[in-house]
Amino acid sequence: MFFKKGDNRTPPGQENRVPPGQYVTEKFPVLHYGNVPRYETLDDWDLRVWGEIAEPATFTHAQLRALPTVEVTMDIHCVTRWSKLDTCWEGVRFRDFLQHIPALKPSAQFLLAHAEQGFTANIPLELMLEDDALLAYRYDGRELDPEHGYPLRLVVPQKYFWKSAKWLRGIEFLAEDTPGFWERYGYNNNADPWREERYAD
Ligand SMILES: Nc1nc2c(c(=O)[nH]1)N[C@H]1C(S)=C(S)[C@@H](COP(=O)(O)O)O[C@H]1N2
Ligand SMILES: [Mo]
Repeated sequence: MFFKKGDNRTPPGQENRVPPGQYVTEKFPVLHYGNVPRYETLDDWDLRVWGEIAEPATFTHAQLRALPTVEVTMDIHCVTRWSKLDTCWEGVRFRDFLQHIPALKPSAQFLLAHAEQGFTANIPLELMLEDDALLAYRYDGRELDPEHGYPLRLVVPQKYFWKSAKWLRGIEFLAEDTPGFWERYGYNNNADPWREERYAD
């Protein structure tokens, strides 16, 4: 990494972790459309997978929590311009999760995350195979707060945070890309914070 003389941006190793047009916050803002789902019990909760896989499958909460977990620290970037560094998430690595569901068909190239209340987000499958793409259920050593997606959310830090669907209930594997909730409302389909892909052209 090279720094130009007279470049007084601070501090190296931090400043280049903040994508263009973003500022760092210590807070953890809450952002979503609609209401925060409240669960009295998780007895009726499930996570469904379907689409371009050998057959559909369903996980109960207990089954999901029995899967091997990882803890990953990463930076997250919201399109509303806040970035939060070194956020610590625990859950099932998405790539590992694929080992526990019916085989993906070769045609599976995208996924559409389905959350409570009809919220959706589309993500290329390739990106979900990275080390930092998680089905997360703990943040900073504690169960997710309801506001942040309890009992399960996606965390896909390489895209703007709107792709990280909270209150996740289903994953649909697709051959063709299809816009999710915010993507249909004018946000950029690709959503790469490093290229400032905030809005559709
Ligand atoms: N189910 C659901 N998930 C969602 C959203 C939403 O409206 N519904 N909003 C997204 C947006 S725009 C952002 S920036 C992040 C915010 O996550 P946070 O509230 O934990 O910071 O959640 C994402 N996940
Ligand atoms: Mo957002």
